[in-house]
Amino acid sequence: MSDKSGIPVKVVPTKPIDGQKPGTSGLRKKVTVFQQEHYLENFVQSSFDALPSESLTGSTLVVSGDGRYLTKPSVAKIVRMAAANGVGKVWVGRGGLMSTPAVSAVIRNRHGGEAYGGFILTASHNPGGPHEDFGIKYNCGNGGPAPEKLTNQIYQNTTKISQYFIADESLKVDIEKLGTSTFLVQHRDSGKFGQFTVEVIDEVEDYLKLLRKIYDFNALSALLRRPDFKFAFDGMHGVAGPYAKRIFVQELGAPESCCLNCDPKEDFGGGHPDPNLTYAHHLVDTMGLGEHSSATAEVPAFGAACDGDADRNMILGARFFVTPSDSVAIIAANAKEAIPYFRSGLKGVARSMPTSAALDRVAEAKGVKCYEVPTGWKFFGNLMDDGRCSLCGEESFGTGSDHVREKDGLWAVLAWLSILAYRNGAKKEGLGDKLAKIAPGLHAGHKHEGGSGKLVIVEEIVKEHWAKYGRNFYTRYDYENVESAKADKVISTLKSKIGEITQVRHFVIDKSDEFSYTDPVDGSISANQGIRFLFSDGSRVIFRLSGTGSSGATIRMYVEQYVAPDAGPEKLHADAAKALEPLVNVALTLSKMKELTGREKPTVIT
Ligand code: VG1
Ligand code: CO
Repeated sequence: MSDKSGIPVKVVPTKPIDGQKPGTSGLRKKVTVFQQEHYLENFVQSSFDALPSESLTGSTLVVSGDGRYLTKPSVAKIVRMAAANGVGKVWVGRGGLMSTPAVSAVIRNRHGGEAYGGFILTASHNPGGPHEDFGIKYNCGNGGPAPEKLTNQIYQNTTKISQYFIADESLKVDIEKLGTSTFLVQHRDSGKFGQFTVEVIDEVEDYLKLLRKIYDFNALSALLRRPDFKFAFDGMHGVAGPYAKRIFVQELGAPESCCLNCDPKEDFGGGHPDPNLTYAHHLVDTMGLGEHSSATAEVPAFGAACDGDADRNMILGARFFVTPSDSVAIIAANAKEAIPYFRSGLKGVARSMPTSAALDRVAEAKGVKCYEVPTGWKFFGNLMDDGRCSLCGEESFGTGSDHVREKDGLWAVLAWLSILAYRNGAKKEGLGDKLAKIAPGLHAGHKHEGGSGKLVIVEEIVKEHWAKYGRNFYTRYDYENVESAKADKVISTLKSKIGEITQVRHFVIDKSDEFSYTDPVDGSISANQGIRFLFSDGSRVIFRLSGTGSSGATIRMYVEQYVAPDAGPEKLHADAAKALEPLVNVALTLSKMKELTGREKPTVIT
């Protein structure tokens, strides 16, 4: 016990603060907003108050974040508030760091799933630093983001809060060092003193243990050690860095030089920690996809990046971009053969509504159900808990499975490495490793269809997929920081066209609506989840407002067009921007985007 006399609890009077409604994934605001007096405390107390006190008392919680500015002082405050609210134990990742999927894994698995839930401190892919974004969200015992029922309750509580409870400042823990600290803390209601423990845990350990059960690390290691297989990973100065170094370098034997930007920084080095072709420029240049990249320089065979909290991923081949919608479809197509975790097949798959229907085609071929849910990972949780779905994805660079209840960036990278390992010969568990030992430097095994020892690369895998299933050309336009009134006008203009228009140029509209979702497990309904125009040839354009921005409004415009396999290679391999141009113009016309927002171009195209 660090203080035998016990740590007193303070009851601090407070008032509701406007605007604490969690969005797509928690509460995200500018750091300066979070720095307002009582701002964080109000939200945390409102979360505790939304949980049944009998479950909270004596429970274990996880508190960690992606390392952005304000993470450490926030961890310290939440720990003191947890103590005051009767929580028995808090697990904190070393340095306050833990990736979002790792928090999910710790909640679900550490000590047999001892944790009751956790707070994740992140604004994910949004920039960090004193003038950028901070965020917080609560995850439940299944390791997934709180469902809407709970986030609505938390929000209701923030509108009525009058006090919060916090242990005295003498409750201090050095979160840079692994270890356990135990305190005697006064209980807010009984006034009695009880034991409270903070354990600083290795941020990678539990997560790594889980990954080892999912993947064949021997086969992955053999691939990464092949001299003709170069790999580049961009941690974007987020929390992915320590995981990448531990998993790719220490566990799998990749050279340390494969890790780019793998030191977490409070401001992510000044960039957007968002793994897409615009913001992951270091990786994009490395992979030969940059504006000024040489067309002939040698580039790695495989590249990947994660976002600030390491739940998103981008997958690249040499001079080749894999759309996230294709990525999840290709993982689904290869899962059974390439990934031990899926050896008995997929239970079902799911995608968010705006994500392309590439996954649906694979599901159909495999005879499994494909669910279409609103944007945001929380909607996948119920399906997974109910055993209906084992793999899911979002067009926004999110991919994952039912091993946790968050999307998982590093998991997705290992899924692709597994497909590459399988396609390059590691067909049986451990075979890759054995061959690498017997004949180092030689091609580990046989090429897919008995070809030569030439490395099968990402581009070939994707093109083969298109040849079999067809290609869903896809693009997303983001208009960031639009004045809210203008964004609302775009949405109301689109709404007024629902059911009213039957054709734009040569595109015939089959159906237009506002997407509404009824959860098949608990029957809950989520309405107003995006406006859709569905065309007779299977093309779609979709519009919705972002729920993760911290200021102004972001309009997202999603455009998808399907080309069947029999269209032939020329059409299937066409440049996506060119192929989609007519449909993009239809979307711009329908929304009067330029006219109403005054924006000639979107902020980001992915
Ligand atoms: C965006 C994406 C969505 C994703 C969410 C959280 O939401 O579109 O697909 O689930 O971010 O991602 P929105 O509402 O801004 O479109 V992240 O990496 O926070 O965890
Ligand atoms: Co994220």
